[in-house]
Amino acid sequence: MDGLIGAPVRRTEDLRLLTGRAQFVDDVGLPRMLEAAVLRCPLPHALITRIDTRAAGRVATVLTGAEVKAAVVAPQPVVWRNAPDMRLTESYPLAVDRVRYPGQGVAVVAAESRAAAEDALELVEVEYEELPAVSTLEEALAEGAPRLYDDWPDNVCARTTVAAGDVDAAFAEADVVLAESFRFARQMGTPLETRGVVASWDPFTGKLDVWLATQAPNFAREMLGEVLGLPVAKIRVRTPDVGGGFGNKFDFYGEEVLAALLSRRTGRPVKLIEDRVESFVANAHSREQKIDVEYAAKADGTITGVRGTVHGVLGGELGSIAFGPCYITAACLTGPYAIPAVRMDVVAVVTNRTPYGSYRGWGLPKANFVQERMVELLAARLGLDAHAVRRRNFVPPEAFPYQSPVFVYDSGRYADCLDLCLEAVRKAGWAERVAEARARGTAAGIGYSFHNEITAFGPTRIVNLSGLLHSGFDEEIVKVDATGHVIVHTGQSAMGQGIHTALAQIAGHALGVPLDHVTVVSGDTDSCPYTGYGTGASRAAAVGGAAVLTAATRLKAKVLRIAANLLEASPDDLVVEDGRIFVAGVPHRSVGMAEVGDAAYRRLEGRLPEDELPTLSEREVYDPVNIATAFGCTAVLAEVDPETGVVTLLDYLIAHDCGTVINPLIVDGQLHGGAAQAIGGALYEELSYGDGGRMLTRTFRDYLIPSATEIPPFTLAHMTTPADHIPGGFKGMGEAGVIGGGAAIAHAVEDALRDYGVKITALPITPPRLLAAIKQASAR
Ligand code: MCN
Repeated sequence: MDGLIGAPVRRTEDLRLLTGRAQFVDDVGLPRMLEAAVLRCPLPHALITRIDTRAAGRVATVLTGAEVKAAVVAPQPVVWRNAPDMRLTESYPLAVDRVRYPGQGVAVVAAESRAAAEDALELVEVEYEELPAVSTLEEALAEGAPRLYDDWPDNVCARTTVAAGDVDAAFAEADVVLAESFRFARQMGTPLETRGVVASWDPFTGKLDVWLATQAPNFAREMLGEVLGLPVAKIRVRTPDVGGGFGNKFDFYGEEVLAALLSRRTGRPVKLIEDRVESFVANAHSREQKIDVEYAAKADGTITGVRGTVHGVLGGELGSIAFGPCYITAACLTGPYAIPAVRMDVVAVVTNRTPYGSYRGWGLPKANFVQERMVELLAARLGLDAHAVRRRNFVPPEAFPYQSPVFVYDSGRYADCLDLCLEAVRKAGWAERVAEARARGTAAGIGYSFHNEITAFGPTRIVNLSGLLHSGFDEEIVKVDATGHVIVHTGQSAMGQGIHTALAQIAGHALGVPLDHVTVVSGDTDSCPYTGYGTGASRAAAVGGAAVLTAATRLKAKVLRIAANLLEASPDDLVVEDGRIFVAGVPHRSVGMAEVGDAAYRRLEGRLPEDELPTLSEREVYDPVNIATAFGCTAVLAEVDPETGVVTLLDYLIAHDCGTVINPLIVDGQLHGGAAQAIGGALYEELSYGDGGRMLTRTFRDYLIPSATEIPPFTLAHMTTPADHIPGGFKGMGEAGVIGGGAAIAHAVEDALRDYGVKITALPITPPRLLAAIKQASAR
């Protein structure tokens, strides 16, 4: 496509963000506003035996868990329920009588300032009776383990199975069966802007105004309505600029409810901004899983069956999305490979840790790590080249649409993408660099991984089938105003990923106007349309973009009809270029969008065709018929110091396909950002719990996100396989960079240490873990 779709334009959002003009939730200042702070229990598991707020109540407004429970009409909603007999936890924004994870809130206060609120917290007297903590998967599953919920028979909150084909036959007939176990540490997204909310309750109208750093304003509004017992029409959620979401801000939390209750209690606006230490304990944690798998294969490398168990290590209560990511790990474990027989059990347990939730990539990075590690291990066992095993098992182009165990993949050219990556690595001379390094006595190696990604989530039917009690459609509105300017009202949220620019490009492309003639408005449930899901699962560009494209295309037809009337021509003879409409081949007979706008809104007489209604506005509700599968191949060049266990990444390459690219600059940036998070997840980041279940990770000194010095140069290569079922052919890619990094880095480390025969089965590959693996390999 020519025009704005595909153009590498700079992001329209950035000037404001880079010059400090952004307005985040913490910048919202309202008259008479109070600030709130939460008292958090440091113990992992305890009964609250006494809580006395009288002293604090003399200087501030205080709510305890019991008071919050009495003030709401429903517990915190769990919207992702993908197991038949799932046990739900009855959770409230504050612990009522029992604390089930370190950092859980037990009281909240509102005072004239945050400092005053923190001072008031010190006056709240709480006594606890500590209970034995269940901090690990093994502790949770142990015979006779203490139970987090007295009315449950054990600590298992859900069991479910993803199954397809005849697994038993596949294993009975296999030439080789390979078994392995993988561990993933707890990790989380760490947006620079921590979570925050301002709530303002109007006692006269009964309306609740909320400013919230969220990826899903409609979702948050409905959850607030459910918990507070308010009709959603009485709630307005606005999202100012969001300083990174990364999934944390997709989920719905108790703090939103606390701010609203405090505002209702005091009759004043209340702001609640979490600090960084709180962010580590109170934001959704993710990734922690143990995955046991067995692969059945033929001697030629054909994988015939997969079976095993995904153990999800959840926290002390269910977050809004419960164990959704663990289910997605199981559902997507076969990745780009045509494996006919699958039986993956999912067992989700509760532990005395922070609740589990969303983090960019959801279950896919773990599914990819397991799948790619098994491909490499299988190749090694069979004496085959790993890429040959990949090629043998790839879903071939002619097999699409392809039914995987849960999702139908729409399209893909996996072997071509692998070739693209290998060619780019060859051109970059990595083999020579490894040979040189090894000649110098340095352990260097190259690793690969191949991934596919379910994006454009997704038909409401599939969203519902996979357990989410929400929908997968988007509503978008495109208008031309009386001055000819284009306005897109979207339900999607901007959180740094450039969605405003992308939607403006699509609308501008369809209507034939330059980018600076388009404004995108988002982040206000009163004025923006409904999106059934919110912004996550790499869906905004594909689902929202398709809706904008369709609405703008329809709007263009009306623009042309009005222009034809003004020009006394036929609409079929008109073309639009750079905001001017003219008879093809006669550019001097033209009208501008401003004249068309004027004719549609203001001076209608004799200008607006008689059979047309005034205004220029089109609304499109789009529920895609399927997800769209993007895909990519990651390659990593690394050096390892076997004495210290330190891994240094020298170079990083991703070959990628996300269908029609809207903005190549943004796509590259998204891949870079995602890859940086993959690197953090593969080498550094770990939320640690010490003896007795206390949480040890409280600052960025403990939680090591990679900085610029740890990030290697990136090279990207692109190809395009459009999603034919989506208008525009867009596929999503906002999570792509984070998926393939773990396995590729592990393979590079193994390759560098090939003389030692090291096997990587856990992430992150921290120096102590790697040294232990080297020691273990040397002992064999
Ligand atoms: N894009 C494109 N062409 C395509 C697809 C995407 O040009 N075919 C560009 C668009 O500019 C779009 C961006 O890539 O705005 C991401 O598009 P998409 O894949 O639709 O992802 P979403 O907008 O749905 O964003 C969500 C995704 C997720 S789930 C997380 S988490 C995430 C992310 O993207 N969090 C981010 N990227 C992030 N980037 C930043 N800077 N900050 C975050 O918090």
